Amino acid sequence: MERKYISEIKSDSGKVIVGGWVSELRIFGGIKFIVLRDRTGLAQIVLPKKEVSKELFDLVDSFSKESVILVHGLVKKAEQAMNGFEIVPEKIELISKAEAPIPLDISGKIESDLSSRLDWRFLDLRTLKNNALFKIRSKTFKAVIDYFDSLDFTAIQTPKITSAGVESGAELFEIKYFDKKAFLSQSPQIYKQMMVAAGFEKVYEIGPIFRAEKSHTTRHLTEFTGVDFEMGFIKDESTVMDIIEGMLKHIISSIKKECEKELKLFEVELIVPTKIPRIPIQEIRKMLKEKGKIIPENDDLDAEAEELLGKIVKEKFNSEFVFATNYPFTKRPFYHMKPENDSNGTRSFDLIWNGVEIATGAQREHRYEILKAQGKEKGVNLDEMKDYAAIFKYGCPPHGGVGFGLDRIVQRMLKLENIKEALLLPRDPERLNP
Ligand code: AMO
Repeated sequence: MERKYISEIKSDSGKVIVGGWVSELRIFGGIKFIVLRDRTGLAQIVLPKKEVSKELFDLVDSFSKESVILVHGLVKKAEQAMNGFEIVPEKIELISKAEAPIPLDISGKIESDLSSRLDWRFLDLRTLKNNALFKIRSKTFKAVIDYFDSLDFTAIQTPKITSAGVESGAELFEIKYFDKKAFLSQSPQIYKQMMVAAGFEKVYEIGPIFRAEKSHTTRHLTEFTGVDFEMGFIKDESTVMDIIEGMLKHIISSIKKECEKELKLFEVELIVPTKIPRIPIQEIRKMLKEKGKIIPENDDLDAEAEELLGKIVKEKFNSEFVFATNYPFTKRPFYHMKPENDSNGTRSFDLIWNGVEIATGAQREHRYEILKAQGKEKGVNLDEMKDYAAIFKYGCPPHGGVGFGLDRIVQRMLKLENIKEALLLPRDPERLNP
């Protein structure tokens, strides 16, 4: 007989084998209960003294919480039990005994702080809620792939050991590379543009991103999963925003369809976006000012402003998302294209979901001389970035793209307080373990 998952069992399943972890153990004089947990749910194992062998009845006393057991038993209808059935065992195999006490309470009875949970993450991940969270993350990952695949984008994997980046140098982690200096990749920016110039035209990458930022916020990590895409022959940045809109619609509708049961554990209602408002940042500053939040001309939106903006667009446009467009050149990297008649602006945008930035994108400057001049304005010498500069010298179409944080997508989708809950083993300025 093969082991069955708890979710596959019905009250008339007859004889079954189930296996998993001992979630609860209740021992009374004449009856003993085990709540067994596997990746699909919980089931009650009941041992009435009169119905099981003495040997088996006594064996249960040696079990501890979180031990792994295999139960061979008979399913019985039981209205009062959690799934409408319980299992009376004929045999139980103790596969792996857990030491007691367990260093982290995962019963949900005692609330553990996030730091302890992360210290004992493999135990923390055993909860059904975390199981659901990572199923949703896994399905999100798949939805991204399905979406880009359906549009005939090519999946790329670019180097994570690099000689330099094009974003801010302050964010680079330096590593020793034999007798040279190297850096962990802070963005696939150079390479995704390179692959457009290589003739792939439409590329995407889901991969690790490293940022040496000493930020202690609920939305920053030093290592996260980036979802990047880049495409050639665009009309302007609006082509990129159109693709993003389609991606979000696809992700959210897939999760709603495929993770209905899992979503219930998070008490969130996912709304598939229709048309996401695209509002110039200058307009947004005015909207914020009307609500008493002043953002000076050349400043970025801070966390408070993003949150307030989230509320404003919800109220005004009934949208959880908003594209903040046309950022000033002073606030953007040198490679963002400037609009024809606005030398202070850029063809760029940020995407904000329920008050938090989840993506940054733009049309890139593909005309070498203009790019070089823009670099100069920002103190970037393109001649010193030979590999990047070369992309634009031998035939490069107009192009644009965006970078998302997958962890932020999951955080916003499930309304998680801290981004660290959205990935398995987070890294921050202090945390390097487990
Ligand atoms: P940017 O630096 O804005 O843009 O990063 C893109 C997106 O990545 C996520 N993100 C982070 N997530 C967690 N922790 C962090 N420390 C962190 N930093 C960034 C955010 C952010 O919106 N090359 C450009 C993208 C492009 O133009 O295509 C870039 O990297 O969700």
